[in-house]
Amino acid sequence: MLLESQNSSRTAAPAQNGHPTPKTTLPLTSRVLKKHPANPVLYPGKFPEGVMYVFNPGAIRYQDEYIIIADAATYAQPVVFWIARSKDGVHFTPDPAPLNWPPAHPDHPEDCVYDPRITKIGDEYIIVYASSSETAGVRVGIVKTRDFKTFERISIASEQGNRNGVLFPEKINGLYARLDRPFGDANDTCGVWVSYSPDLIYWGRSRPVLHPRPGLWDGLKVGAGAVPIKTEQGWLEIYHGVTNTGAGLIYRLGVCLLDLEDPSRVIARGEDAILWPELPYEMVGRVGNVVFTCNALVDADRNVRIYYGAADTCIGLAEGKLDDLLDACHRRNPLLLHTPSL
Ligand code: M1P
Repeated sequence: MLLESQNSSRTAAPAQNGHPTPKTTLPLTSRVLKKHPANPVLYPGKFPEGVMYVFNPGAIRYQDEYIIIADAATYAQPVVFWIARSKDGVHFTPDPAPLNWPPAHPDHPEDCVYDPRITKIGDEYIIVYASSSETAGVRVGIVKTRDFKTFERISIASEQGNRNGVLFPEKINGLYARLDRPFGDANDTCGVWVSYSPDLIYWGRSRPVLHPRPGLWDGLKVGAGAVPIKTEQGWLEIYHGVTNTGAGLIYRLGVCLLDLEDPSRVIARGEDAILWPELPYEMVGRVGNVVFTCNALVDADRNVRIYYGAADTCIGLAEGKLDDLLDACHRRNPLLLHTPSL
């Protein structure tokens, strides 16, 4: 399923599985991401019997492989983590069994894990994820590995009502830094915040970063997505935004630039979404009309790959150029009747 026309203003996607052909009428500007022709690159049928849905993977280059850690909903449990590995980044082989996850932290009776973001710092790969409990709510969890075989718990790093945690790939002013998404209250509904830590255990200096923009594609809530990418213009953050419709929520991806020294300062934020559900595997599934990311991998030629969850059911690959994503942060939509604040 190729959306081949990266620069065309209107793109019609080919029909699939008898579904009607969706005609994309927005945005009027060019697409910055191309969906891979092999999409969905991973789906439940590639996994062992018992896996119903796979989605929202963290992704990283490790030695000569691409490794993804996907949310896997099984017959037996709500969601567990499952590794799949690939030499070419398109054809993935899942491990025979779920990841060997460490026992729950004594402070939090974790019974479900999801949305892992993998950040490499030194020789360690730090996984920040949603640690969920039927009885004790959802909190930001942190686990580390060096080899993607054994995993060691670091902390439960937030109070209840927080997820979409993402660790920056280096310390900022001597401290670890993370984005996350507390559920908020009437004054700040589901926005992205930044917090700092000396040790990945104790966190503080929390400040708001991004708010929903009423009237836009990210008007209901926003959440940190990919591990921030350090660029000459600032931290590039690919995040998800949600709108409400009569038929339910729609999850899309967008971009913003955060100050390198103070990521609570938003330098630029694109007005257009850069990825949205429009194809059958993105519109129909466990939760329809969702594209959602936990990763963005940049290669030496400034090409970017994003493995994204589609409809909380399968995994797509979208590719683009880092410079186009940076341009998208500054993009204005000519149809907007007002200029939203950053
Ligand atoms: O079902 C869509 C998404 O819903 C949640 O996203 P958010 O944290 O923004 O509310 C998450 O559960 C995510 O896993 C899921 O894809």
